[in-house]
Amino acid sequence: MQKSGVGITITQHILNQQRQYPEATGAFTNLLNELIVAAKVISREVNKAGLVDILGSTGEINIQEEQVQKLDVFANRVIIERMQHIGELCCMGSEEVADLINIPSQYPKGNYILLFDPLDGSSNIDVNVSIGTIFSIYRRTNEGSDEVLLDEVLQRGIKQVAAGYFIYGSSTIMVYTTGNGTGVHGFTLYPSVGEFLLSHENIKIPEKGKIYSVNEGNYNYWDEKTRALVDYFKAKDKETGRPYTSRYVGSLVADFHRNLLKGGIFMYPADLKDPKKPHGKLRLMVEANPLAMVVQEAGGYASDGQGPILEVEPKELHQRTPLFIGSKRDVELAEEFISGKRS
Ligand code: P6P
Repeated sequence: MQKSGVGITITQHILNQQRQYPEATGAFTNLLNELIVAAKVISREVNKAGLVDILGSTGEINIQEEQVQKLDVFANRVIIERMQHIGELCCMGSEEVADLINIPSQYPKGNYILLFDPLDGSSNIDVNVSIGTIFSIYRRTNEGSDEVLLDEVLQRGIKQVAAGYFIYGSSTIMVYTTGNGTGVHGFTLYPSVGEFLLSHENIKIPEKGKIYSVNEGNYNYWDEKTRALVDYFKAKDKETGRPYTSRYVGSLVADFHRNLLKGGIFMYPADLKDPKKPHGKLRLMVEANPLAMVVQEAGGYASDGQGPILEVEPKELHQRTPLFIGSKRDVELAEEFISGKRS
């Protein structure tokens, strides 16, 4: 029989996964579904950016000391306003907001914590390069307590109950995982249908890639081990498939998503460019941890150069970390260089 050409919706997929947990109350399903609505709203604005006055910067500087883009503010507001009233969260944390975001007293609280980067890659918004929303979900550790302490939020990445991202590019795609062997799945938004439909089932990243992604403009700010690592990927050696191809968009979600599907390694090493950011530019809680959960569930690996990202004990909500993420064998090799086991 002719297929309708319309795959399983994300809503049905989440419900199918929920059915595997008899004790599930539907809270997580409700949370994810509302986040998907927020992403659809953001996608619509991103895709019409340029037609309306939503491009450009607001003139403000955010907690990361970066120019705040109007779409950043919009995306941040959409997620907070949509998620705060559903009764599934005890708090939120946003890359755009210095402190924890409490749930207003007029709304019911739940037992989940949502951390997110509302629009990563925002410096690329007005040049039409793919950007994305990254999300990380934890269960609170002190259920029932009225006050949410930062300690409940600062959990190791290994404790995430779900993680994923939306990439707003030539199409809008959602990639997520709930871990525990449930796999990594991608869904493409069909604007005419208004639904995310399963398009990339059970994504597995190649064990070894042929792509390296890094901003080589920082070469003179790296230490010797980092330079040796990047020089390794550029050196000629037929046996190990080198030199690798260099691909760097400058939008984490775009670089990560390409490497997830094709194989390869993305690197944002520590650099001496900004003394205030000795541990690199990317954030542990809203960028490295969620993407590390996705890549490891897809058979890859994510390291800070010394060990697994998912095992890093967070100390601050916005702490930064060096990030080496992608194909398992490539990231393990990076770890050998950065930790000094190999030169
Ligand atoms: P650089 C975008 O601003 C971002 O946070 C990530 O999306 C991206 O991977 C990185 O910064 C790019 O940084 O220093 O290479 O421009």
